[in-house]
Amino acid sequence: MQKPHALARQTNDLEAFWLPFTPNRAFKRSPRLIARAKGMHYFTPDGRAVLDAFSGLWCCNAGHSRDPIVAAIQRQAAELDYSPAFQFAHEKSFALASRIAALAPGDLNRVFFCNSGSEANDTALKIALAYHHVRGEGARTRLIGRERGYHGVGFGGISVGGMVNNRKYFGTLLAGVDHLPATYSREHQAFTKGEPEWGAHLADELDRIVALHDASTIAAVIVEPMAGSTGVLPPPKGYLERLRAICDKHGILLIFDEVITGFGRLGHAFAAERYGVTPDLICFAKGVTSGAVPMGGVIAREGVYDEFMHGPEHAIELFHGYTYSAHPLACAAGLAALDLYRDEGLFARAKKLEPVMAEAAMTLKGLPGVLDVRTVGVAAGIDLASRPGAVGLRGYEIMQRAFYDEDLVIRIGGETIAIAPSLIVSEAQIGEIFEKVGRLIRAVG
Ligand code: PXG
Repeated sequence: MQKPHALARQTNDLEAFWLPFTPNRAFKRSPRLIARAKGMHYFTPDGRAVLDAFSGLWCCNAGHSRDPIVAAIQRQAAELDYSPAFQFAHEKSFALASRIAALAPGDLNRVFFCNSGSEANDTALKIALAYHHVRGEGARTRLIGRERGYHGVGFGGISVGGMVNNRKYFGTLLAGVDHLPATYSREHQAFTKGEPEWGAHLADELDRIVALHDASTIAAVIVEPMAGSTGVLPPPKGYLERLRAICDKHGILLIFDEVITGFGRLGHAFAAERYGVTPDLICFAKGVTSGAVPMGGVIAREGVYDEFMHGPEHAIELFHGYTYSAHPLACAAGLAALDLYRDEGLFARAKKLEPVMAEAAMTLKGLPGVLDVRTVGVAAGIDLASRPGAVGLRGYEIMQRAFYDEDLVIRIGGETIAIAPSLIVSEAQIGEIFEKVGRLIRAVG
């Protein structure tokens, strides 16, 4: 039956859409609408160009609506819209998996596809549990995450994650999860460019957790090499190496969630390469298609994959997957994005831009209420003091005014501003971004 007034509804009615991670009432009163995008810019419905200082949401690493990616998606939609993801496959899924494996360090050579970072994380956690199970160590069921970690919004991801608001509404979560402490200390690290000197010892907390639960009950440790959503926290020097060593000592799998750090953000294909630490599993998403089609995945070391390959050959080895795993449009977009990254040398470009970002970001030091500025790769986090009794409002107003008054899209999480432009950003645009952010910080007291 038709709902009353259904026909009378305006097609531009804002009420029906429940926006994710957004204050819906405030948004619908004063919506920030985007109609088009090209390169470094968004365009509003009335044609205003807005500089995107956040690569969409950390995803459009090659810039927006790049011609080769657009053409690849269009061609693919006409040629093969969909083929079954289970028991069948199409050619581009193998091609993209091989290209991703070639970019990953060491023997991280087996790629499982899904559709988002959240799915990538739940997939990695499930692979870790199943890996121990098939090896006869089924008692290894505990998963260790980290405070302030973000691993998406699935139940696995929020269980190992450490962002309180993402967890507290959602019940008891997965059982048997423990958390490492966050690596951030303003007292020891404020206004550091790149990886802070202080904090490697916090990896040793893993030894304490192992002593408490016993290694025989622990499946995996999962961390973001650089924690993005919580405000750009680069790892302390030596920290990831120590985590790796402790995991090795105890037969625990190490998972890097590289949903943000993958595909160039830190000047390398993966942060694992930047830090010279090879995890057992890497989660990726976002930049794999430069944000143009949803895609995520998990890269596994050959040894992990091999452990599953023992049963009868006609039998399924891993009872996991999605209707849209390795979707043809995503694979086509992924191949085109990887071509762009290679042809335009965008990972090396990110490395070259790192000191430019760091210098520009540090110009904010000393502005009123700026408590810390952190930078790494093409990313910066800026902590602001909250107004008394109104946590988050200052950040919100800055984001709002950035869009309307400065033609700039920035990201805020609470009172932290995050800046992470596409890797095609010019040095002049980096200057422009931080000049505008500085003006906003001064204006919105
Ligand atoms: N892992 C990490 C490290 C992420 O940053 C996810 C998993 C989840 O990905 P999906 O595709 O399921 O959203 C993310 C997502 C921010 C911000 O403001 C970060 C993300 C998403 C939206 C905003 O930092 N990261």
